[in-house]
Amino acid sequence: MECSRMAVASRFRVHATILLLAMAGRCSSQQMDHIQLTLIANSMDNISRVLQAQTVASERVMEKFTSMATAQAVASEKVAAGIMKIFTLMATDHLVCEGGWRRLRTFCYFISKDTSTWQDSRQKCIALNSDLVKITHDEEYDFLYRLAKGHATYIGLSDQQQEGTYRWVADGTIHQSVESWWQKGEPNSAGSGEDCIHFSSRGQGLNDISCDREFRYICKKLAHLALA
Ligand code: MFB
Ligand code: CA
Repeated sequence: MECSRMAVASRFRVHATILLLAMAGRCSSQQMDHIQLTLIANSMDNISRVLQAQTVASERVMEKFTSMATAQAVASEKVAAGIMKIFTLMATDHLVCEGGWRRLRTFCYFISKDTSTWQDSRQKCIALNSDLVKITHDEEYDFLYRLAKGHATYIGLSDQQQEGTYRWVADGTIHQSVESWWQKGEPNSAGSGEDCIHFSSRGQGLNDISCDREFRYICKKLAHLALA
């Protein structure tokens, strides 16, 4: 508003000057041109000031809109996460495993009583529509550690493909070492080379061993919703 008031006032002053000079008959056509140009320049100056003010105002509106859109997106994400959590909690109550398998959250685990080499253990898991277990977090490790205790038990981890790079056989991902999971000083690839990982029988955590040793094994697969 301030800008337009100033524009009107300055236009008025210039018009008044023209009138006075014309009345005094002292105005040459050159002077008149100069005055007209000054008037045009003045108006253009005022127009650009108004445009600048409008630009600033529209930028402020855009900023406000962007921050509102961001807040809306964050709120929607939170709502979606909350719904998923509720769904998972509800569904978890109705998740089951077949006989002889143990459930932790959304997965079922089979801890064998029979023993076989690492490769044969994996084939047996695949025959049960599962794979040798991939351990993804401490709670899962602790759960399996307790179930395996007292027996050397294979898990689905080895560096057979590339010495020193431990991959989960279920999905080929690399194991980012969790020191607390391993027996002290392991993996050490002792003797003529040890590439397959098992829970040690002495309950001291994970150890690498020769893959043709015959141990128990743990298979893992998704739990399913109870039908009834
Ligand atoms: C070692 C271990 C190796 C064998 C050997 C009997 O640990 O690293 O894999 O289990 O014991 C001391
Ligand atoms: Ca070892």
